[in-house]
Amino acid sequence: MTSLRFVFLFLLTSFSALAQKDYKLWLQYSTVANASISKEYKDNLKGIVVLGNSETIKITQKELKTGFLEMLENVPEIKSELKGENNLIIGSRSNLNSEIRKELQSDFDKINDEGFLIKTISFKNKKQIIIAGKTDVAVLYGVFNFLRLMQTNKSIQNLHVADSPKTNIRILNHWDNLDRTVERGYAGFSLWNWQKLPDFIDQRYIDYARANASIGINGTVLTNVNANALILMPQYLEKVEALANVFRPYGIKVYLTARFSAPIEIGKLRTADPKDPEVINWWKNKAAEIYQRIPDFGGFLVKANSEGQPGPQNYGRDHVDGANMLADAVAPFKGIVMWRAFVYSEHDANDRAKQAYAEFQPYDGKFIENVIVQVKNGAIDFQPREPFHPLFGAMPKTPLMMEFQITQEYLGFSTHLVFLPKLFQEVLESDTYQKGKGSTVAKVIDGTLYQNKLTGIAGVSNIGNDLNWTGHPFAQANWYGFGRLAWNPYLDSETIADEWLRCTFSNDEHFIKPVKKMMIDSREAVVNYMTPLGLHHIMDTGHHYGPGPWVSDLSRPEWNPTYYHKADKNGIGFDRSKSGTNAVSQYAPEMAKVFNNLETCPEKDLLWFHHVSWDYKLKNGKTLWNGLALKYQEGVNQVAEMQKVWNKAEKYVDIERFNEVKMLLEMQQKEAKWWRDACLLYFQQFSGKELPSGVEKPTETLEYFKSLKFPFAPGNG
Ligand code: GCW
Repeated sequence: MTSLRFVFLFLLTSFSALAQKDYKLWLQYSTVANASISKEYKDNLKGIVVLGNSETIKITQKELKTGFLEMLENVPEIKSELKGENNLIIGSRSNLNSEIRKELQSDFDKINDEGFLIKTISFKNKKQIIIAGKTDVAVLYGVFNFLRLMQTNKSIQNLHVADSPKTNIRILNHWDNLDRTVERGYAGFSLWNWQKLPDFIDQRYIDYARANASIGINGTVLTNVNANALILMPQYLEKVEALANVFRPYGIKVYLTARFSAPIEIGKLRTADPKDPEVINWWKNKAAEIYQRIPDFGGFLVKANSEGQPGPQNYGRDHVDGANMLADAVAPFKGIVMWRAFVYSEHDANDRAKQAYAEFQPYDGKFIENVIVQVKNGAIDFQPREPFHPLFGAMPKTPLMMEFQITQEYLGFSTHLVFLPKLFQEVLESDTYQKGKGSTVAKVIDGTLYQNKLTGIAGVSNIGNDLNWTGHPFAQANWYGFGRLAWNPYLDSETIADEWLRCTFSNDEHFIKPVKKMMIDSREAVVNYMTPLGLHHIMDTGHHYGPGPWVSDLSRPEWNPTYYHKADKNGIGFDRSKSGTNAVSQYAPEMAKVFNNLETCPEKDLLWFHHVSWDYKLKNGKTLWNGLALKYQEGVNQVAEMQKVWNKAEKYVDIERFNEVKMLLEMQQKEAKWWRDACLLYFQQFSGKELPSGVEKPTETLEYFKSLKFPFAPGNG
């Protein structure tokens, strides 16, 4: 009996120790395995001097202790004053001794308020490492970056880092509902336990803030853009306030979604007309009420007159009227309004891809200073691949922020391993040509192209209350990578993958090299087995899980996959060229020309811009039909390759995460085949052609694939 109990207890503790690994994200702080590196760290870190005593500085000190204890298995002495050499000095500028401050002056000149310095200095002939910034939060960022250097086993001998975020607002958008369901969420329920707030502070909130701070995320929108006005009621604001209090020392501001009809729904007004004095007043009072509780409240995110959400157009007003009215209400408190440009209308027969530009571009220069327009990366909707949104670069007098989707609504939910920073990078690097060559999307976003002061990147969160936060262990990399790119939109996705793997799993090159390649290739794999050559939005209805190219019976034409692929016996693809919907004309002339011409249009975007015949010759000499079929097969093969790579990774990772990823890759392989077979069987009805050699024969019929139904697919509200 006793021994059984012992075995049970042993199993229990070892299980929880393993489970914690998943929970710890990229902050594993694994013991430094390499003896000479560990020695270098110990030699250079004899003592720690912490200056200041704010909550943020206390957190910073705790983080260092945790990091050192786990990585070096001891904590250097915490000194109350600077003595001896090889100390780590931590503090914001105003807390530094005046000589050091002077010495660092030129470095301080290079950074902004959130930027940090990590520098090896010689002070009174003694070598020290200093981590400083102009604010305490900047110091926290510096410390996380320093710990990352150690986690990735970099040398800390001669450091000279001066790094500032290139965007102001680096923010997660949670599509979390008040009942804790998460729209397009695949990692469990919402983190926010509204029922137990404000009195019960879940440890999760603290760990969430810490993880975000470690990658420089400084804002969070707690609620779904398909908004519920109740969040603005006092009984909810009290809960929001409690969360804001937890997040504040981590440099994270809280934002809420504002339901445009809230003045009617909770304010008992008869209208929500943004020009109505009572409505204006209602929002002013509401803003004052919120700021009374949360003095650093960030502001509002608004989805208006989009997919049935109320908005200014319900009252014959426009987006500018609505956004400016709300922005006026938060302006006295330095709040902002993020107004989404994700609009398309069932009353507009125009190509959906053209509608947001058509509606928003003419508003350029009309929004007041504290409004920023939030634009999705592509003109349709978070597809595995889309050309960049034509609004980027086309509104020189309006700050535009990027909206990426980290949650994988159209990319296999939390089942498929897809490394999204590769997708994000492709968008950010795209040249809009709006101010000549080199006018990249990144430059629009960081404000350098048009000298905007207000800049930002939003990511629709993939976080839920699953033990590992994101459902798929590798989906943690997408949260991580989003944060890193929001901080620096010019970072390379390979660098991000490298950092993440080292921090999350292992520094062993035999592991890093193949697994990094697997991550990098995973994005193209999903494009290949779902929507190759520019196909888009052919996912099944509503939940968007699995293929549904045949769906054609939805009430709004642009909700139907058949609207997007336009397959017929002549060919396939959406003609957005000059002879089609002329969506190409929304791009700068240089890009319009490239996209318009079949010869120059990148093949990866071919069927996005052109309807081409089944016999059209691709660059590799294959017919479109054969090329398409082979791309689907390639996607399946790539997943098989990912499985091979992962199977060899077993000795470098803990058994629990190893098995999770292994099982998920097996599912991904099955689903990739499902995509290939269902799409090819469906398109074959139009092409009337045999599958080329090299493409596996489907084992099921088209009717079978069409019969598959998923009434309870997650994330669908
Ligand atoms: O992609 C679509 C999603 C909706 C979402 C909408 C949006 C929050 O299917 O679930 O609603 O985009 O971005 O507003």
